Amino acid sequence: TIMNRLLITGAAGGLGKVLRERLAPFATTLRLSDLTGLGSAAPNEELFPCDLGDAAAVHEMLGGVDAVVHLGGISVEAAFAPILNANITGVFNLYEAARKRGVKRIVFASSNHVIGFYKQTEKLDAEAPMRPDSLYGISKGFGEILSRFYFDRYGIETVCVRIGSSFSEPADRRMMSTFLSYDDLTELMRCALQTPNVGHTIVYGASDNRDAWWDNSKAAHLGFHPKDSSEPFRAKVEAQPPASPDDPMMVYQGGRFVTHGPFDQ
Ligand code: NAI
Ligand code: 15L
Repeated sequence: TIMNRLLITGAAGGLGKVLRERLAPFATTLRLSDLTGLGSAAPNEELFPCDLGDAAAVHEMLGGVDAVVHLGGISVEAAFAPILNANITGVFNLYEAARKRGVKRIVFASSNHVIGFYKQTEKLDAEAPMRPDSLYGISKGFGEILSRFYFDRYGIETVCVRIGSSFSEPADRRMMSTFLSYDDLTELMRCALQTPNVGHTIVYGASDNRDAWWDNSKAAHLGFHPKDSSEPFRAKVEAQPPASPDDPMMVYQGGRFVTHGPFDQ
């Protein structure tokens, strides 16, 4: 199935650049948004630079859109003010615009940092209570709960993808468990966009990693079956100097996010 117009926010970011190419087959037109840095538009593309904190701009951006892949926002721990603008006001602006514009499907890039304070020895499914590890994780939790409300009240469907670590390869031992390859990311986005009747779904975004922490049985209706795993990178990662067993990187699912942040003094 090909939809008419798919909006990708955060399209100039790391995953945005990947999905700008890889989601092109799923829509006649891609509308691409970010603060800046979108380059020039290909024939199938429309560029819509804007700040997610700008409600009027976001309302304009959602006009004529069939579905949204929402990657835009602060993607690591930061001070509260930018997180408030991009990830909290921004996600509210997006859902209000979707409601007013009649957009019925959003894929929300949530994060493993909504559950980052669980230990790496714990196995979680989609119903585990949130234990965010940062203001960033809290803001993603806000997006998940806001999207739950917009489904219950207005029928706007959302797939919240709690992305693990989606990079070209896992960078450290923790990412051996959290790695999501770009191919598996693309397939997960395809499932989230094309599966009928997703309602409000929470799914973990990870490849088929040997030492996995997350159970996606409650999102089985998406039909997401990862094909990759972190195994091909094991030797390279394990050649790194070992971390101490009490290093947060080795203890918590969220790794260093449990200790970093704007909480000094
Ligand atoms: P990124 O930081 O490279 O991209 C995010 C984009 O959002 C940036 O291009 C940035 O300019 C844009 N942005 C920031 N504030 C904005 C604002 N106020 N208005 C409009 N745009 C704004 O992050 P990445 O890695 O591409 O991640 C994409 C999404 O996936 C993010 O929401 C991130 O939180 C989430 N995610 C990514 C993971 C990963 O492993 N790459 C893991 C978990 C979640
Ligand atoms: C995230 O949520 C971040 O956006 C990304 O930069 C990584 O830090 C990732 O989580 C991770 O946990 O590895």
